[in-house]
Amino acid sequence: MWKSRKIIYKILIENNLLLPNKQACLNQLTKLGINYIAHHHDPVPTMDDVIKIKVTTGTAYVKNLLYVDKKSNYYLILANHTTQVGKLFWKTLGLSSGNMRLSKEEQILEALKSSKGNINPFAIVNDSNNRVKNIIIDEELTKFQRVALHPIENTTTVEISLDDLQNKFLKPLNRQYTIIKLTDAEAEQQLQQLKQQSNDQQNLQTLAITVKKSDFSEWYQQVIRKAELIEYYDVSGCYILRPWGYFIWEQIQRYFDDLIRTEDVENSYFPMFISAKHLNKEKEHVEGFKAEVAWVTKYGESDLNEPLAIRPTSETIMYPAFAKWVQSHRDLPLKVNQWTNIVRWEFKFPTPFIRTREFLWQEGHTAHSTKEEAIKQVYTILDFYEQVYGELLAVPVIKGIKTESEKFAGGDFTTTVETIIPQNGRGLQGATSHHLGQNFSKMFEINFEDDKKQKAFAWQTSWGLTTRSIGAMIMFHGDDKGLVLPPRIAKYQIVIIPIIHKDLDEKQLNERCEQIKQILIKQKLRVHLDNRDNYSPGWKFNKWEQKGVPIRLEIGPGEFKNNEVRVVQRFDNKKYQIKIEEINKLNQILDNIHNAMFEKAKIELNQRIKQADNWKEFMIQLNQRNTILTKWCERQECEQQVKGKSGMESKEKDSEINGQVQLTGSAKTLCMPLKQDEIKEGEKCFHCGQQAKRYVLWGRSY
Ligand code: 87F
Repeated sequence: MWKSRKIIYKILIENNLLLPNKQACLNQLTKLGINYIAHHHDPVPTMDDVIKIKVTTGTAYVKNLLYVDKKSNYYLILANHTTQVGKLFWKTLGLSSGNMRLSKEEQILEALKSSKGNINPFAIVNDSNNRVKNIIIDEELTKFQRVALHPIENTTTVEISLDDLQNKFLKPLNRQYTIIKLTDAEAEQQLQQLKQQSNDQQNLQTLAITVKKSDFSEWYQQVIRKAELIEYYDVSGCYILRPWGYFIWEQIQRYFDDLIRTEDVENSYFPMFISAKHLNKEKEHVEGFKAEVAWVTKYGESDLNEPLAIRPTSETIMYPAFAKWVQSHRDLPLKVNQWTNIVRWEFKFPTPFIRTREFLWQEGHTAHSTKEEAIKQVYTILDFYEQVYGELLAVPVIKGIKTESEKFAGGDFTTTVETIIPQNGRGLQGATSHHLGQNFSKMFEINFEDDKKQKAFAWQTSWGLTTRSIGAMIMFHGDDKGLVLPPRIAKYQIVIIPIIHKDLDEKQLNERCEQIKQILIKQKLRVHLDNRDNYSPGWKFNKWEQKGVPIRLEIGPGEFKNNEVRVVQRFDNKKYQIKIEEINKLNQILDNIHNAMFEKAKIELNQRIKQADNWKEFMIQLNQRNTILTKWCERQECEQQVKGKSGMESKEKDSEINGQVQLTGSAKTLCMPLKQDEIKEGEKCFHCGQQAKRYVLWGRSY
């Protein structure tokens, strides 16, 4: 415990230890074991006088200043006599310079029982009322062996070490003192440093992802926010897509637009509202989705005459127009695409990107004069979707056909790209491409005169890809440190981080970084130079790792000298140097990273696909978070039974096996993969034992 100052002063007074004059002061120094060199002289009231006193080399002349604020708190400053005492240091101390004034004669007397030309730190013992709140010592003084001070009176100068002043004099008095830089230039620097430290500390706390990827749903929630992809919003199931996330969508748009342009698909835009009359025109396909349709019923305070649905998909918006545009076979094929938002008011638990009430997508709709042409279109688009996933997002997919119960009810058949999230083995539908047959064209009267002057209904396709694809990418590639972006969708493919060092001129370093940035920009790479000086390199490493930037280039003193950069790869943490002359290798390196990420993802996906020949094997695999490929009879009744039974049996299971939380819920068919072995006569359905027709992939799904 600190003794209270009052008690200390009592002791000092009782023992006659107050220092009314220089002799008492010198005696006291001896008593305290403080060695000193004394010089006796005429009074030296000003600094000009003081510096005329010959002191030993290595001793600093001290300028003593007593400041007072509006509340009569005093601050004693001991500055090296050459120091330009500024104002900013007050801020470093958490005080306001605006409140500070140099003390007047009577104030000096009141606080220290001293006079103007006599201010000195020893007089602090006279401050029995504890008016001096802090003794501020110029950091410059720590560079000297000794400091020159007056022992109460300015007719003597003593040289003592700053250490002794602190440890043998001020400390035993329980006096607060602070050693800081007093010039404005240095205080500025110190302030910056302090700011950075507190910034860093604050940010580091909020920066790190607090769970491992194995705690999957918590991990996902943290990654999307900390990587700045998503911000939450106060409408359930709706999220803000931040620039770092929206950029990914823009890349998908660009890539897919280029692909469909090769098929002569044209972009356009159709309204987002649907009248009730229009929506109900095609009752059959809407029936199953009715509950998810959101309606606008009011404007201002008034009710709309007729409520308007917000598009959950645009068949009923587009096809009446198609009917007008298609008259003869020369009007075909008609190929339209639009990039829009969609609203589906789902009640299942929302997950950003994966299941949201509003999402972004493209929907393509085509009309053809022949069935074959339409079917070809369906599969061409399916290949494009596979390419978006593989070539852009580095996510492997399984192309397949949906079963009758899982297909889009309005069409003849549905093709799909499915993926499997390795962490939990859940299936995720990536995109669908439908062959609509003539169902819609008959309903909406999209017909034409064929070359034999016969009336014929158009053959149609429709296909959609959504922002869900971004969710799959995050889940596949993210790791314990955060997001890992495949290079082709990263807003910044490379960040350059200069490592400032005392042996390196900051300006030159920055110039070097800027040069490298320009070289990379010329190579069409997306580069960012992070030369913010209020964050440390370590902080920046963490931040950009969390945001998933594929490559970090570090340039420090070693790299600068050797004309090199240090490359750090995000996805495998590989680190190596490359020469600046070889910097054009980075393009190839980014491609290699993409390929390596894709290969790793393929292995992970394949590990989640197991085969089963009977029910027991099927359930074992399902409960180990796998999808299961089985021989199947293709009967809807059998499919419904598997769905029901798997749901029942998994509900009875323990919720935890080997410390892993088990998924519950039924398995459904994900798809019948396009690539599969032929089934021979006599081979049986894994479930019902009837003749098998095809392999089908089962799994719990998103
Ligand atoms: C929800 C509410 C109303 C899906 C809905 O896949 C209608 C629907 O028709 C609906 N949810 N669907 C199926 C969408 C089919 C199809 N549309 C064009 C696509 C791709 C793009």
